[in-house]
Amino acid sequence: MQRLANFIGGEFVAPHSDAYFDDVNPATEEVIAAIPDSDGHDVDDAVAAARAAFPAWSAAPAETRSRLLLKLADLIEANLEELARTESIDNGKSISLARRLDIPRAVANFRFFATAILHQSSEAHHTDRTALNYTLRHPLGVVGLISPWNLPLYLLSWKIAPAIASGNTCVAKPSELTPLTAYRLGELANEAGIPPGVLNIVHGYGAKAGRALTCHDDVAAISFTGGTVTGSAVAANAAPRFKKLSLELGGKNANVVFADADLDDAIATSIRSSFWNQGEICLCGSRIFVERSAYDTFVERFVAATKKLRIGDPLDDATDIGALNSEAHMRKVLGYIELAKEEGGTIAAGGKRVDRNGFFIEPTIVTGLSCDCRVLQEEIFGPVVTITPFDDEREAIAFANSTRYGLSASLWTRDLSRAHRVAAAIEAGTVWVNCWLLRDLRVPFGGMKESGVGREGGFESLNFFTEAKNVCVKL
Ligand code: TXE
Repeated sequence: MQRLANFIGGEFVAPHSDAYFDDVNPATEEVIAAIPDSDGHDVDDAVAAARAAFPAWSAAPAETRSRLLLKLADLIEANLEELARTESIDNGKSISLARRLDIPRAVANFRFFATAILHQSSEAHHTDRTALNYTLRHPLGVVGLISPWNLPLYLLSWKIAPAIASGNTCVAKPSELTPLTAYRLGELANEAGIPPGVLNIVHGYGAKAGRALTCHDDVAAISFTGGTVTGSAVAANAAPRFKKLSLELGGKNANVVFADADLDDAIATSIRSSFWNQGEICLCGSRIFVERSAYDTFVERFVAATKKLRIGDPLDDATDIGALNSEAHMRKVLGYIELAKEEGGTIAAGGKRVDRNGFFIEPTIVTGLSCDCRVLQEEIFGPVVTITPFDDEREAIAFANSTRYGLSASLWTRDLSRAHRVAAAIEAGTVWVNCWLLRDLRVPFGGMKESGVGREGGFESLNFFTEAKNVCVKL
């Protein structure tokens, strides 16, 4: 069984505690690796290595940093199959999804930010012909990057790439539930020639290693992706130390289908937005709202399509639905299915744990619940969606905006004016019209309300990971 190590200063080192805990394959319940139970001492070492590497790395020409990140992207791409398999074994997701989404997006993240830094510009203003004002942007120093288990390498790369591309050095703390591809990234970073200490990876529990990172005085910023409750704890630790903070948190996203929509496209895409990654994507559209005149047809066709999804071994190319990431998470999701019944919902499809080894739940559809039910208010983060009818545009918008979250939404209509009108009215950081998860890395990404603070993505990420300075020169 593989014993992992922390990646500090370009070396793989044991945790100070010399203690480890199990990494479990959620599809087989087998222990597959030993994860370092790191603590503040390990974080201290990682931050020290990052500090030591910062002067040379931040002074390196952007072209040098770009070339090294492009090399890392090429190495990830060259190892795509191995990384997809590793991600599938560690997370429970189907290997076909890891091959199509997770690993290619990690490659794209490194390539995007490796080239974005070559085209950054900053403003200058000729102030009333008496002065010249211009803006310089400097890297922050050592930054802390904390990522969740649902899209492990994808979301880790979403933070590491802009952080080090813009000249910072970093300490990354991946989720303790999915450490394997993060561990492999350290090996690939060495192979790419990224200098020791630029990227450091400390494994372990959030409340211990993660918390130590958010409290460390030499860490200038924290970029966090995870649950809203955890985000609140991260903010409580980082804010008093005046660290720059980016929080990408939970979602409870609306998927609004008007009767004039292309139902074939809406249904096919909604199957993906409901059940991809077992619904463990913060951008999943877990609350489906359908205009009443199309409701019965939509439910009938959506239920039929859901029942065709293949649940099984994540390593089987034919599998659509893999295992949920952990036993605890599976029990949380099963609890919400029971709650849906208690709140008066009807289980139109699925609803049960699959009778096999591993943490599998049938893709589940609940009808008959109103917006104020807990099942439509709280993030479930599993293969469970609700379908609710609405009567008109006003009600559709009110339903969509009826939660504390505001991460993303999809809406389906052929009416161009309505598409723009409703998209503007929905309280979400991203609104997809007649599509889902179609990403352009140049646009700002993040949540409204309790779905997050700040924006990352594109030059927003480069701005987050740098500090602006204004210089005013009298002419
Ligand atoms: O989150 P957790 P999970 C959300 C998704 C869901 C959650 C699932 O909606 O709510 O993430 O991921 C570390 N101090 N998003 O369960 O538990 C922990 O070790 C410092 C939203 O992993 O919050 C892990 O590395 N760190 C997102 C990380 O925080 C702490 C996209 C996340 O853990 C900590 C994907 C602490 N006190 C998932 N406690 C979006 N909005 O884009 C835990 N951690």
